[in-house]
Amino acid sequence: MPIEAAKKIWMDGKLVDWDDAKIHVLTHSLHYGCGVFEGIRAYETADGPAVFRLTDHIVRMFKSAKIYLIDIPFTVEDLVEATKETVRVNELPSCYIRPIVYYGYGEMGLNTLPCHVNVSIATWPWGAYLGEEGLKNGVTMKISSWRRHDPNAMPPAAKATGMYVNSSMAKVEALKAGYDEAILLSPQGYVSECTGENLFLVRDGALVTPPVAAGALEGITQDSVMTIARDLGIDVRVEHILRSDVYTADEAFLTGTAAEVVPIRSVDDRELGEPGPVTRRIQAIYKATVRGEEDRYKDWLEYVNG
Ligand code: PPE
Repeated sequence: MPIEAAKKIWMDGKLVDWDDAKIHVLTHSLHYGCGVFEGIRAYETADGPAVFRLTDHIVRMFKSAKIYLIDIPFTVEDLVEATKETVRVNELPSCYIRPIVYYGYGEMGLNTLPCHVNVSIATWPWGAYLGEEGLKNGVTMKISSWRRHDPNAMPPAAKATGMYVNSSMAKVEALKAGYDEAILLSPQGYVSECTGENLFLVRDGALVTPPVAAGALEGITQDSVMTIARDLGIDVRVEHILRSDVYTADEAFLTGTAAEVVPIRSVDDRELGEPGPVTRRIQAIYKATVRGEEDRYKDWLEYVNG
């Protein structure tokens, strides 16, 4: 789906017109894939647009940058404010937000130390990432033939731009084979995560999700869902999952900022069936939470106005 243009994009401290937010073809990160980014959502609430767990996302971007020795020329507070300002000026009641830190124009070659670091924040309306139908009735998954990165080759803990070559390979493979989305295994063969989402199974009433050590990003939606589930009295376990565990799960769903909470209908043609009661319950609470309708989780909302 083509991007729906908004009005302004924040670039290195200035708001520029959408059509003028351009960079040089010799931008370092375009060639070598060394940059870090975030995916955040702002939702319409009774008190105006609110960004869901904004500070947590920006803090994660700084951690990603630290892993890559990228020195961001702004503070967490600067980028939190810049994000709010960008959402405000674009006047979108709800939107997706993409902050990105990248090496700009001026250097070539693999030594990143002399490179200039640029930061940009864009917002645009982005609907159901895996489709309305997927959100409602569930998606079909394929275990990818591509493995997730070895943490000593490319650390999955960092949300780095170049990492996503692996995700795109898995995504395209799954789509071409007629599935909606892929599940990737770690180099050791444990279930890791999906191309842009974390994975949860429901087994005997408990939630199970793979550990970071299986090559998964520490998802903020994953963390929100774990908190919601624990508050519901559901047992939550972070442990290694085998491919066969996914086939025999009582329920399964994936989580991500873009995707939100999406039920899984089948994996490698093994039917899990209609979205189950635990998935439905968590999906409904998450939906209400991001819109500021759950008092218990109001602290997760960072309002754009005031
Ligand atoms: N794993 C991966 C690999 C991933 O990219 C994401 C987010 C997650 C897990 C879930 O993390 P969190 O959003 O903190 O719950 N993927 C982002 C990028 C999607 C894109 O297509 O671009 C997102 O959901 O914004």
